[in-house]
Amino acid sequence: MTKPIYILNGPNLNLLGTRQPEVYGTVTLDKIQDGTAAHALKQGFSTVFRQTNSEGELVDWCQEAARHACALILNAGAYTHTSIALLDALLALDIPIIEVHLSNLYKRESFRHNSYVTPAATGMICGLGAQGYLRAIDALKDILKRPTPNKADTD
Ligand code: CA2
Repeated sequence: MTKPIYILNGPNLNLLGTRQPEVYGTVTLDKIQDGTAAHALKQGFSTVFRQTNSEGELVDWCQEAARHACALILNAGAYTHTSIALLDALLALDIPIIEVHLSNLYKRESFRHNSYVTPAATGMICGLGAQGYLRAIDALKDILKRPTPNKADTD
């Protein structure tokens, strides 16, 4: 059986839908989970969807994804901008990683312009709100069916 796509969410994303709707929209994380799981299922993927406020737990889950997931979608919240531990964990993965952010980081404060996740990610989606999670599934559908190129083809 195909391994699931892990969808991991970092600190404070459990508060979605309660405050700052002008930045993050009105949708709750539960609704994002339901919508993403349904969309993934239509594309033939199962999902594991989690949120944590703890940096260590997020690192543990990335390590778990290395063993149990076919791909990772990650919204690391504010750890995106601070966590070298998370970057190190992600660099050890050899599955596709799509970084997702609800807001457009580049329209916001300059401290949000740097991401420690992006150097380890296959691609990054930001500014599309909850749609970003669905577009990440679509991208993974394409990426995962892509055959690994022969070394000769890339020389
Ligand atoms: O845009 C995103 O998805 C972010 O990852 C969200 C993080 C932020 O630190 C990143 O720079 C961008 C923050 C999530 C906090 O979400 C809240 C939602 C409602 C109320 C308070 C916080």
